Amino acid sequence: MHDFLRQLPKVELHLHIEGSLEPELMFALAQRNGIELPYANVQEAKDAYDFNNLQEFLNLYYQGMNVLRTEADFYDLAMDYFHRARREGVVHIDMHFDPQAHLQRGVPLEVVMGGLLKAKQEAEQSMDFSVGMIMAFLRDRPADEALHVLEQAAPYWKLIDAIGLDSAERDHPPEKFTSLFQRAKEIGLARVAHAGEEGPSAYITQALDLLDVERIDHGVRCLESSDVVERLRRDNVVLTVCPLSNVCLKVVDDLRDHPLPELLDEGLNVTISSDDPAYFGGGMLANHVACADAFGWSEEVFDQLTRNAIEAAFVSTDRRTDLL
Ligand code: ES4
Ligand code: ZN
Repeated sequence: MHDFLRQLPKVELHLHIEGSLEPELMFALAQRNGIELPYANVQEAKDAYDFNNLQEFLNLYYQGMNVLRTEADFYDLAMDYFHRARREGVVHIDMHFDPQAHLQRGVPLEVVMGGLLKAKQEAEQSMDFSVGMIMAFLRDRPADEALHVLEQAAPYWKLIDAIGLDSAERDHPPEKFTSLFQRAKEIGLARVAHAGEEGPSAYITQALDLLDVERIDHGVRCLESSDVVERLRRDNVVLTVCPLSNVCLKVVDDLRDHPLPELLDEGLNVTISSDDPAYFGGGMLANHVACADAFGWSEEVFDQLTRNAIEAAFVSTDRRTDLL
């Protein structure tokens, strides 16, 4: 089964590129940019990745990305992950990135976009790999700031596929970003949002009704409401579920208690992703292997999950045909 999973051409729909920053690269970039890290060495950083909830993770995630300063840093970050993913059998990634987290630190949007787009272009040319771009907005920051950043990104609208909504979910309902998502739709961008990770199932309905999203990132808490489950099934909404992330952030106690099998039994459109592989114990292969071990799924289940991801990926029609 592990060999099957390694060679299975996998598609990842939910990946924060800043969450792919491995401690080794963090140290290399800190040295290159003359930045002092709060860790003495790589092992100390890894030992600090021990979270009780989403906010504890986010604190280290925002701290870690402080080493990203130049276009070359963003290029190296993305290329490092693309190569690692490709070696694990990943053939497509829809990549979230968090411009506000960089703008806030004085890193211009052009630096972020320049580095990430160069890595995307190079990977697509040289390694049978494609990359979708999801400009994500931080839900724990003001809605008017998000709108301003979206307008500032006008030169890049044609180069991105979608907008997303991430960061601390509790007390930051989708409702807060209705205007932002309306504007994105006007511009012609697709829309996705994190909902039902730590937040209640009502946030999933809000994201569908008010933000008009075509995918829900996480969504595991939908099972708390049979109405929400029914809605997701009726509209065939894709859920980008991140099993190891949910264990690391204590959304579930143990992978064997994870609601993934129940989501499948409910007939929902489930996919598997890694979320923040550098922080949550591994990438796409580790997530697939962990599910095989915890749930005893057959090859057919993994084939179905992969088809679900291919059908929902931000790719051209030609590329989708190649992947199927
Ligand atoms: C995230 Cl796991 C998770 N949830 C919400 N926002 C995020 N940003 C990066 N990882
Ligand atoms: Zn996420």
